[in-house]
Amino acid sequence: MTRLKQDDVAALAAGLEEYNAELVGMTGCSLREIAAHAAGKGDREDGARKFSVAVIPMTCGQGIIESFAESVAGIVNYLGFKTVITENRDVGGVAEAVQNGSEILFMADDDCFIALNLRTGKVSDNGDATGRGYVAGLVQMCGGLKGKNVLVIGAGPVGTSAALALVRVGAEVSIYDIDPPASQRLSGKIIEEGYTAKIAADLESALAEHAIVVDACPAEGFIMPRHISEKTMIAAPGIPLGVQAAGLARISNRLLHDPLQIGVATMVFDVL
Ligand code: 2YC
Repeated sequence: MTRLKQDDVAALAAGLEEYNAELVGMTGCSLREIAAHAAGKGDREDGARKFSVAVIPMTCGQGIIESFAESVAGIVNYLGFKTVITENRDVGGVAEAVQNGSEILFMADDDCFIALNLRTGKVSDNGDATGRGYVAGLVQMCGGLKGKNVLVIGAGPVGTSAALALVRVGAEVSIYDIDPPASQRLSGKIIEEGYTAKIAADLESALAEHAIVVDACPAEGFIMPRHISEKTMIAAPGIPLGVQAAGLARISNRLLHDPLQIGVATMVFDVL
Protein backbone atom coordinates (compact mmCIF):
# COMPACT_ATOMS: atom_id res chain seq x y z
CA MET A 1 0.00 0.00 0.00
CA THR A 2 1.60 3.25 -1.12
CA ARG A 3 1.78 5.89 1.60
CA LEU A 4 0.30 9.11 0.31
CA LYS A 5 2.32 12.31 0.44
CA GLN A 6 0.94 15.75 1.25
CA ASP A 7 1.47 16.75 -2.39
CA ASP A 8 -0.87 13.95 -3.47
CA VAL A 9 -3.80 15.39 -1.49
CA ALA A 10 -3.05 19.08 -0.77
CA ALA A 11 -5.43 20.41 -3.49
CA LEU A 12 -7.96 17.58 -3.29
CA ALA A 13 -10.76 19.14 -1.19
CA ALA A 14 -10.77 22.37 -3.22
CA GLY A 15 -10.94 20.48 -6.53
CA LEU A 16 -13.88 18.16 -5.82
CA GLU A 17 -16.44 19.95 -8.00
CA GLU A 18 -14.11 19.83 -11.00
CA TYR A 19 -13.14 16.23 -10.19
CA ASN A 20 -16.82 15.23 -10.07
CA ALA A 21 -17.54 16.94 -13.40
CA GLU A 22 -14.69 15.00 -15.04
CA LEU A 23 -16.03 11.76 -13.55
CA VAL A 24 -19.52 12.46 -14.93
CA GLY A 25 -17.90 13.22 -18.29
CA MET A 26 -16.12 9.84 -18.35
CA THR A 27 -18.74 7.59 -16.72
CA GLY A 28 -22.07 9.41 -16.85
CA CYS A 29 -22.18 9.04 -13.06
CA SER A 30 -21.27 11.27 -10.13
CA LEU A 31 -18.86 10.24 -7.36
CA ARG A 32 -21.90 9.66 -5.16
CA GLU A 33 -23.63 7.40 -7.72
CA ILE A 34 -20.47 5.35 -8.36
CA ALA A 35 -19.91 4.89 -4.61
CA ALA A 36 -23.54 3.86 -4.07
CA HIS A 37 -23.25 1.33 -6.93
CA ALA A 38 -20.00 -0.05 -5.47
CA ALA A 39 -21.66 -0.51 -2.08
CA GLY A 40 -24.76 -2.04 -3.61
CA LYS A 41 -26.87 0.84 -2.23
CA GLY A 42 -29.22 3.42 -3.74
CA ASP A 43 -27.69 6.94 -3.49
CA ARG A 44 -30.11 8.14 -0.81
CA GLU A 45 -29.74 11.88 -1.18
CA ASP A 46 -32.22 12.48 1.65
CA GLY A 47 -30.69 10.16 4.25
CA ALA A 48 -27.27 11.79 4.13
CA ARG A 49 -27.90 14.75 6.34
CA LYS A 50 -28.82 12.76 9.42
CA PHE A 51 -25.43 11.06 9.66
CA SER A 52 -22.61 12.89 11.41
CA VAL A 53 -19.11 11.84 10.54
CA ALA A 54 -15.80 12.40 12.34
CA VAL A 55 -12.30 12.07 10.88
CA ILE A 56 -9.66 11.31 13.54
CA PRO A 57 -6.00 12.15 12.77
CA MET A 58 -3.67 9.32 13.83
CA THR A 59 -0.07 10.13 14.88
CA CYS A 60 1.18 6.53 15.27
CA GLY A 61 3.81 4.95 12.98
CA GLN A 62 5.06 7.43 10.38
CA GLY A 63 2.58 9.95 11.80
CA ILE A 64 0.26 12.56 10.36
CA ILE A 65 0.09 13.21 6.60
CA GLU A 66 -0.67 16.93 6.23
CA SER A 67 -3.99 17.50 4.41
CA PHE A 68 -4.95 13.78 4.68
CA ALA A 69 -7.71 14.27 7.28
CA GLU A 70 -8.85 17.46 5.52
CA SER A 71 -9.08 15.55 2.23
CA VAL A 72 -11.10 12.71 3.74
CA ALA A 73 -13.41 15.17 5.49
CA GLY A 74 -13.71 17.19 2.27
CA ILE A 75 -14.86 14.15 0.29
CA VAL A 76 -17.38 13.02 2.92
CA ASN A 77 -18.72 16.56 3.30
CA TYR A 78 -18.99 16.87 -0.51
CA LEU A 79 -21.27 13.83 -0.48
CA GLY A 80 -23.63 15.69 1.87
CA PHE A 81 -22.62 14.31 5.27
CA LYS A 82 -21.95 16.71 8.17
CA THR A 83 -18.25 16.04 8.84
CA VAL A 84 -15.81 17.22 11.50
CA ILE A 85 -12.09 16.62 12.08
CA THR A 86 -11.51 16.01 15.78
CA GLU A 87 -9.25 18.46 17.61
CA ASN A 88 -7.73 15.59 19.53
CA ARG A 89 -5.75 12.91 17.79
CA ASP A 90 -5.51 9.16 18.37
CA VAL A 91 -7.50 7.80 21.31
CA GLY A 92 -8.45 11.28 22.50
CA GLY A 93 -9.94 11.86 19.06
CA VAL A 94 -12.07 8.73 19.25
CA ALA A 95 -13.40 9.80 22.67
CA GLU A 96 -14.10 13.32 21.40
CA ALA A 97 -15.95 12.00 18.33
CA VAL A 98 -18.15 9.65 20.37
CA GLN A 99 -18.89 12.29 23.01
CA ASN A 100 -19.85 14.75 20.25
CA GLY A 101 -22.36 12.22 18.91
CA SER A 102 -20.59 11.30 15.68
CA GLU A 103 -21.93 8.01 14.32
CA ILE A 104 -19.38 7.28 11.61
CA LEU A 105 -15.63 7.46 12.30
CA PHE A 106 -12.81 7.57 9.75
CA MET A 107 -9.21 6.84 10.86
CA ALA A 108 -6.01 5.58 9.28
CA ASP A 109 -2.66 4.42 10.61
CA ASP A 110 0.18 3.26 8.36
CA ASP A 111 -1.36 -0.15 7.66
CA CYS A 112 -5.11 0.21 7.97
CA PHE A 113 -7.61 2.86 6.84
CA ILE A 114 -11.21 2.25 7.95
CA ALA A 115 -14.67 3.74 8.27
CA LEU A 116 -16.69 2.52 11.25
CA ASN A 117 -20.42 2.92 11.97
CA LEU A 118 -20.74 3.02 15.75
CA ARG A 119 -24.48 2.30 15.66
CA THR A 120 -24.40 -0.75 13.36
CA GLY A 121 -20.83 -1.94 13.95
CA LYS A 122 -20.22 -1.98 10.20
CA VAL A 123 -16.56 -1.52 9.14
CA SER A 124 -15.29 -0.65 5.65
CA ASP A 125 -11.65 -1.18 4.69
CA ASN A 126 -10.17 1.34 2.22
CA GLY A 127 -8.38 -1.28 0.12
CA ASP A 128 -11.51 -3.37 -0.35
CA ALA A 129 -13.74 -0.33 -0.97
CA THR A 130 -11.28 1.16 -3.48
CA GLY A 131 -11.22 -2.02 -5.58
CA ARG A 132 -15.03 -2.20 -5.74
CA GLY A 133 -15.34 1.54 -6.34
CA TYR A 134 -13.03 1.54 -9.35
CA VAL A 135 -14.82 -1.45 -10.88
CA ALA A 136 -18.16 0.33 -10.42
CA GLY A 137 -16.69 3.29 -12.32
CA LEU A 138 -15.20 1.03 -15.02
CA VAL A 139 -18.57 -0.71 -15.54
CA GLN A 140 -20.15 2.70 -16.25
CA MET A 141 -17.23 3.87 -18.43
CA CYS A 142 -17.36 0.66 -20.53
CA GLY A 143 -21.15 0.42 -20.69
CA GLY A 144 -21.06 -2.90 -18.81
CA LEU A 145 -18.28 -5.53 -18.52
CA LYS A 146 -20.25 -8.78 -18.99
CA GLY A 147 -18.20 -11.13 -21.20
CA LYS A 148 -15.44 -8.52 -21.68
CA ASN A 149 -11.74 -9.30 -21.10
CA VAL A 150 -10.21 -7.25 -18.28
CA LEU A 151 -6.57 -7.33 -17.14
CA VAL A 152 -5.95 -6.73 -13.41
CA ILE A 153 -2.36 -5.67 -12.67
CA GLY A 154 -1.44 -6.16 -9.00
CA ALA A 155 -2.84 -8.93 -6.77
CA GLY A 156 -2.68 -6.95 -3.50
CA PRO A 157 -5.74 -5.88 -1.42
CA VAL A 158 -7.08 -3.44 -4.05
CA GLY A 159 -6.38 -5.79 -7.00
CA THR A 160 -8.01 -8.68 -5.16
CA SER A 161 -11.14 -6.66 -4.40
CA ALA A 162 -11.28 -5.40 -7.99
CA ALA A 163 -10.84 -8.88 -9.50
CA LEU A 164 -13.62 -10.32 -7.31
CA ALA A 165 -15.92 -7.42 -8.19
CA LEU A 166 -15.13 -7.95 -11.90
CA VAL A 167 -15.93 -11.68 -11.99
CA ARG A 168 -19.17 -10.94 -10.12
CA VAL A 169 -20.29 -8.65 -13.00
CA GLY A 170 -19.40 -11.35 -15.54
CA ALA A 171 -16.06 -10.00 -16.79
CA GLU A 172 -13.37 -12.41 -18.13
CA VAL A 173 -10.46 -11.61 -15.80
CA SER A 174 -6.72 -12.07 -16.36
CA ILE A 175 -4.34 -11.39 -13.47
CA TYR A 176 -0.74 -10.16 -13.67
CA ASP A 177 1.47 -9.65 -10.59
CA ILE A 178 5.23 -9.21 -10.49
CA ASP A 179 5.13 -12.02 -7.86
CA PRO A 180 3.56 -15.09 -9.57
CA PRO A 181 2.56 -16.79 -6.26
CA ALA A 182 0.44 -13.70 -5.51
CA SER A 183 -1.43 -14.22 -8.82
CA GLN A 184 -1.92 -17.88 -7.86
CA ARG A 185 -3.35 -16.91 -4.47
CA LEU A 186 -5.79 -14.48 -6.06
CA SER A 187 -6.81 -17.03 -8.68
CA GLY A 188 -7.48 -19.44 -5.80
CA LYS A 189 -9.75 -16.92 -4.07
CA ILE A 190 -11.67 -16.40 -7.33
CA ILE A 191 -12.14 -20.15 -7.79
CA GLU A 192 -13.34 -20.43 -4.16
CA GLU A 193 -16.07 -17.93 -5.09
CA GLY A 194 -17.12 -20.19 -7.98
CA TYR A 195 -15.53 -18.20 -10.81
CA THR A 196 -12.33 -18.56 -12.85
CA ALA A 197 -9.53 -16.23 -13.91
CA LYS A 198 -6.52 -16.55 -16.19
CA ILE A 199 -2.99 -15.76 -15.00
CA ALA A 200 -0.94 -13.64 -17.38
CA ALA A 201 2.71 -14.66 -17.23
CA ASP A 202 4.03 -11.79 -19.34
CA LEU A 203 3.02 -8.14 -18.81
CA GLU A 204 3.99 -6.93 -22.30
CA SER A 205 1.77 -9.42 -24.12
CA ALA A 206 -0.98 -9.02 -21.52
CA LEU A 207 -1.07 -5.25 -22.15
CA ALA A 208 -1.03 -5.86 -25.91
CA GLU A 209 -4.01 -8.25 -25.65
CA HIS A 210 -6.23 -6.18 -23.29
CA ALA A 211 -8.06 -2.89 -24.00
CA ILE A 212 -9.61 -2.79 -20.53
CA VAL A 213 -7.13 -2.61 -17.64
CA VAL A 214 -7.22 -2.19 -13.85
CA ASP A 215 -3.87 -0.81 -12.62
CA ALA A 216 -3.85 -1.79 -8.93
CA CYS A 217 -0.06 -1.86 -8.44
CA PRO A 218 2.39 0.71 -7.01
CA ALA A 219 4.64 0.71 -10.12
CA GLU A 220 4.98 3.99 -12.06
CA GLY A 221 4.97 4.65 -15.81
CA PHE A 222 4.97 1.07 -17.17
CA ILE A 223 1.93 1.54 -19.41
CA MET A 224 3.52 3.08 -22.52
CA PRO A 225 1.89 4.98 -25.41
CA ARG A 226 2.22 1.81 -27.55
CA HIS A 227 -0.09 0.00 -25.11
CA ILE A 228 -2.85 2.60 -25.58
CA SER A 229 -5.35 2.56 -28.50
CA GLU A 230 -8.62 4.48 -29.01
CA LYS A 231 -10.43 1.49 -27.41
CA THR A 232 -8.29 1.44 -24.22
CA MET A 233 -10.09 2.04 -20.89
CA ILE A 234 -8.09 2.17 -17.63
CA ALA A 235 -9.16 2.20 -13.97
CA ALA A 236 -6.01 3.07 -11.99
CA PRO A 237 -6.39 3.04 -8.20
CA GLY A 238 -2.66 2.31 -7.99
CA ILE A 239 -0.46 5.16 -6.64
CA PRO A 240 1.69 6.38 -8.38
CA LEU A 241 -0.01 6.19 -11.77
CA GLY A 242 1.11 3.32 -14.05
CA VAL A 243 0.36 5.23 -17.26
CA GLN A 244 3.43 6.98 -18.62
CA ALA A 245 3.04 10.78 -18.91
CA ALA A 246 3.68 10.51 -22.67
CA GLY A 247 0.59 8.29 -22.99
CA LEU A 248 -1.80 10.46 -20.98
CA ALA A 249 -3.00 12.56 -23.92
CA ARG A 250 -4.20 9.37 -25.65
CA ILE A 251 -6.23 8.15 -22.68
CA SER A 252 -7.15 11.26 -20.69
CA ASN A 253 -10.94 10.89 -20.90
CA ARG A 254 -10.90 7.11 -20.44
CA LEU A 255 -8.74 6.99 -17.30
CA LEU A 256 -10.03 6.78 -13.73
CA HIS A 257 -7.31 7.76 -11.24
CA ASP A 258 -7.39 9.60 -7.89
CA PRO A 259 -5.58 9.30 -4.53
CA LEU A 260 -8.67 9.00 -2.27
CA GLN A 261 -12.01 10.13 -3.77
CA ILE A 262 -13.54 6.90 -5.10
CA GLY A 263 -12.25 4.77 -2.20
CA VAL A 264 -13.43 7.13 0.57
CA ALA A 265 -16.82 7.71 -1.09
CA THR A 266 -17.38 3.95 -1.33
CA MET A 267 -16.41 3.54 2.35
CA VAL A 268 -19.17 6.00 3.32
CA PHE A 269 -21.88 4.03 1.49
CA ASP A 270 -20.47 0.74 2.78
CA VAL A 271 -21.15 1.71 6.39
CA LEU A 272 -24.45 3.59 5.90
O1 2YC B 1 -2.77 11.74 8.88
C1 2YC B 1 -3.02 10.65 9.42
O2 2YC B 1 -3.96 10.43 10.22
C2 2YC B 1 -2.12 9.46 9.04
N1 2YC B 1 -2.05 8.53 10.15
C3 2YC B 1 -2.71 8.79 7.79
C4 2YC B 1 -1.85 7.62 7.28
C5 2YC B 1 -2.44 7.03 6.00
C6 2YC B 1 -1.52 5.96 5.43
N2 2YC B 1 -2.16 5.36 4.26
C7 2YC B 1 -2.01 5.89 3.06
O3 2YC B 1 -1.28 6.80 2.80
C8 2YC B 1 -2.84 5.37 1.89
C9 2YC B 1 -4.24 4.98 2.19
C10 2YC B 1 -5.08 6.16 2.14
C11 2YC B 1 -4.63 4.09 1.08
C12 2YC B 1 -3.40 3.69 0.64
N3 2YC B 1 -2.41 4.35 1.22
